[in-house]
Amino acid sequence: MNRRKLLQLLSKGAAAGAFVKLSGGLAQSKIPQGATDTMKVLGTTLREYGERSEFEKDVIRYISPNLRSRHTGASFSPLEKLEGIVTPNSLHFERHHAGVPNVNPADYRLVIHGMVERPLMFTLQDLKRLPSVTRTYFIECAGNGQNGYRNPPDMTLTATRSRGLVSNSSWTGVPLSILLKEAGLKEGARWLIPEGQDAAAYTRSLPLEKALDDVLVAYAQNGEAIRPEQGYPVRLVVPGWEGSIQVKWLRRIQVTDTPVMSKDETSEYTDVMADGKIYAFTWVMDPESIITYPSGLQQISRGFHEIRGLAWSGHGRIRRVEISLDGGKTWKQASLEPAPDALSVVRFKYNWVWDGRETVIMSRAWDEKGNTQPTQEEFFAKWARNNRYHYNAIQAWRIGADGKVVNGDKTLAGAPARLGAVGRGGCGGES
Ligand SMILES: Nc1nc2c(c(=O)[nH]1)N[C@H]1C(S)=C(S)[C@@H](COP(=O)(O)O)O[C@H]1N2
Ligand SMILES: [Mo]
Repeated sequence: MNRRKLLQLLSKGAAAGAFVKLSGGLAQSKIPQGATDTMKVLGTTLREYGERSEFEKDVIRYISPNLRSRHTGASFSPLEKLEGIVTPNSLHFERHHAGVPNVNPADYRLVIHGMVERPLMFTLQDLKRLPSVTRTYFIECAGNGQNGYRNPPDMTLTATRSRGLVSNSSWTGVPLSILLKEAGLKEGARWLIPEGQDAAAYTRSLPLEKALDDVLVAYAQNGEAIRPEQGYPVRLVVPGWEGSIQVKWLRRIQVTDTPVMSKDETSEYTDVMADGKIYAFTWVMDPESIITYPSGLQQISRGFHEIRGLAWSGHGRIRRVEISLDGGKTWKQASLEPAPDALSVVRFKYNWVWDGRETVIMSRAWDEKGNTQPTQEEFFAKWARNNRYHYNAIQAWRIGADGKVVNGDKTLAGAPARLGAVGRGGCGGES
C-alpha cells in the first residue's frame, strides 16, 4: 500500500466511523497543562559511560532455560524488540563452544604461517595501522531457524526464538587479503585454517578464494571495540557465510593445501539431506526473512498496523520481500529501507489494516540471484527432517480473532521431529 492509498483508506475509515483509526480523539480538557514531575527536579548528571533507560531492562537476549551449560550453546537477539537494522552490541546473538575468553589486547598476537613466504606476527596496533574497511554485514548461525525442524510446531515460538541467531553490525577491520599478500602465498596454497584462542581451540577451514575476496580481520563493531562475546579483540568476519566459520578471538591462520576437517566442522555444521546424502562446507546462507511485528506471542487490535520485519541473504542483496495476508494464497510487495551493503540485513514494511478476522501472515525474501525461501514442504523435500542447520522455510504467524499471534507453521505428515534434547548444545538447538 502506498502513502496516498493509505491516507485515502484512513479518511474513508474515519468518515465511516470504522475501525481505521490511528489514535483516539483528544478532548480540550485533556490537553496537559501543568508541569510533569520530571520538570520539577534536576535530572541526573553527566556520566562517562551511557546506560539505557531503566524502563528498557526487559530488552535482553533469550537463553534457553534447558541448556546444560551456559559455556556452550547460544543466546538469541530479541528481534521483535529492536528497530532498524543495526543490532546493539550488547544484544548481538552469541554462540560459544567453550565460553568467552578474557583476552588482554596488550598480549594479543595474530600469527600467519604455513604455506607462506614470510610467516608474520601482528600486534593489535600493527593491525590498526593498516588500511581499514567498514562494512555492514549480518552474521547468522547455521542453526538459526532450527526450531522449524520441530514437528508439530512449537506454539510458544517468538520471532526471537524463530530467527534470533542473526545480528547485523557495522564491522571495521583489515581485509584479510592484505595480510596474505604481505605474507606471500606459496604455490599450492588453497586453504586457511583459522584458530581461536578460546578453550575450544575453535578451528575451521576457509577456502583461499573467499579469504582473498571480502573477509575482514575485524577489531571494531558499530564504532567501538568488538565485544568480548563477539571475539575481542579480533575476529574473522566472513560476509554472507554461516557464523561458524567466522572465528572469534582469532590467534593464528595456517595456510595449507587441504582443509583440516576439524571437530568443529565434522561433528557439527554438516548437513543431512532428504536423500540421505551428507554435505560438509555448506557455507553460504540462503535467503531468509522474519516478520517481527506482529509476531509470536504478541497481541494486536483491529485497525492499522505497519507490518515490519527483517530479510537477508548470503548470496547477495535482497531485491524484494513479499507479504501474504491469507496464508500464502496471494502475495503483495513490501517496501524496503535501503541497506548500506549487499550482505546486510534489510528492514521491510507493509501498511496493513486488520479487519479482526483470523488470518495467517507470512513473508518471503528474494535476493539478487533470484533465490527465494521455500515453503515448509519444499524445504523438507530437500533437507532431512532430522537435519539441524540452514532452515530457511517461510515463517508463518497466525492471528486469532482475539488478536493473539502464534506460530502459524503447519504440522507435517510423517514422523514427529523433536529438537530439544540436543545434549551438545549445538547452535542453540534448544531454543
Ligand atoms: N573461537 C570461536 N569462534 C567462533 C565460535 C566459537 O565457539 N569459538 N563459534 C562460532 C559460531 S558457531 C558462530 S554462529 C559465531 C557466532 O558469533 P557471535 O557469538 O559473535 O554471534 O561465531 C563462530 N566463531
Ligand atoms: Mo553457529
